[in-house]
Amino acid sequence: MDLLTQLTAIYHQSFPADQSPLLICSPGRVNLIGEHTDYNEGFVLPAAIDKAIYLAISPRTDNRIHAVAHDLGKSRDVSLSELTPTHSWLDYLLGVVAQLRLAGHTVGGFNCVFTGTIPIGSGLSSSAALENAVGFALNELFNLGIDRMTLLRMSQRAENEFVGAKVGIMDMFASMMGKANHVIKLDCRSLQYEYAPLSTEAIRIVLCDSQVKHSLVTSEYNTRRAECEAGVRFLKTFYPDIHSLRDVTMDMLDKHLRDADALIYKRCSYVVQENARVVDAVRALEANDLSTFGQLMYGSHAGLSEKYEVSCPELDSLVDIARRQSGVFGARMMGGGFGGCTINLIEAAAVETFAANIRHEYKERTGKDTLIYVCSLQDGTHRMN
Ligand code: GAF
Repeated sequence: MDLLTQLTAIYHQSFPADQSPLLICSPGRVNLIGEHTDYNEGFVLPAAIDKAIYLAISPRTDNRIHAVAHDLGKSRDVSLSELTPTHSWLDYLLGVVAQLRLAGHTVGGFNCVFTGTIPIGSGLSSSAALENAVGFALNELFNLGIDRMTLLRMSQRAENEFVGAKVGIMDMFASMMGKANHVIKLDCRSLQYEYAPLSTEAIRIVLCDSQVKHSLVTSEYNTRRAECEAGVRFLKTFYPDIHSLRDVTMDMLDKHLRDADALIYKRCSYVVQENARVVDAVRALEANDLSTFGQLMYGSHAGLSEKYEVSCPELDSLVDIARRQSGVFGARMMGGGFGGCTINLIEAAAVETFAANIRHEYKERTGKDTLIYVCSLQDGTHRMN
């Protein structure tokens, strides 16, 4: 059975009386380099991947939302007039509906079912993919005429304000704006972007899932944001024109912050250096210099682990094992941290041996199994029918 038929069948299990629903595919993302730089108005290099949320949706004639999370075996029925956080999966949907209404759009009731292939809690942005899927679907269903950029900003606000996670723009952007066989060079300050080709034929993007899901991630994420903001506030007393760490150099940090606050200095210097690494990585990619690109990935991981302190022993092991394998250009932890996946850039011919070795050694070192995903780069959120 093809995906369209399968998704329609899943939808009709919950809503047998409905006509054919609208079907949406909304992908997860990887990020090659530029971690924790998005909320500092810096640079990132993400891409949408072939793991996605699939959403089937039809309008209702009343003002109720009937939503089914197929993979969780859960469903909820709420009124459009009760859009308050439920502290559950439903908030990713309701948050987007609330944003649409806040912006003055008329959204009617709807039935929807979603399923997916993005492993939950692995740092591949299933939540951004779901938010984008809902915004994109409602825009189509009710002819709201909203552009992609506005939709993805609504997804971010839904997550910031309704779900309560103070995430940056990268995940929604990559999921909504992805382009097959390309990565996105994104400036998170201006939101200007360009696509850079990256074919996954000769080089593979391989994710190693540490299978660690730390509860620390939200609180530590928000703490890192606050530490960066504290650094900017302090530096503003010397440089009133700076607005974010994007405007800060290592010289400025060394001169004023190093002796004043060692911890904040460490955090801020990671961000300033990571931004510089993204710029160098883009240049290396354009020159097809993958060995330089890979070294920058290792540098990114070292900074995330030692200065930003968002790695964990399992992610450090995965990177350490990877760098001893042949055919590996680079590896690093990816996303918010404290668990989830590493991203590895590998020669196609080396992938099989890499996978076997990493499975074996990761088990030996940590007692855990790793799951390995070889990704291709795909288009962003789109209609399937
Ligand atoms: C998470 C966030 F959602 C992103 O905005 C980004 O900050 C990332 O962590 C770290 O680079 O995925």
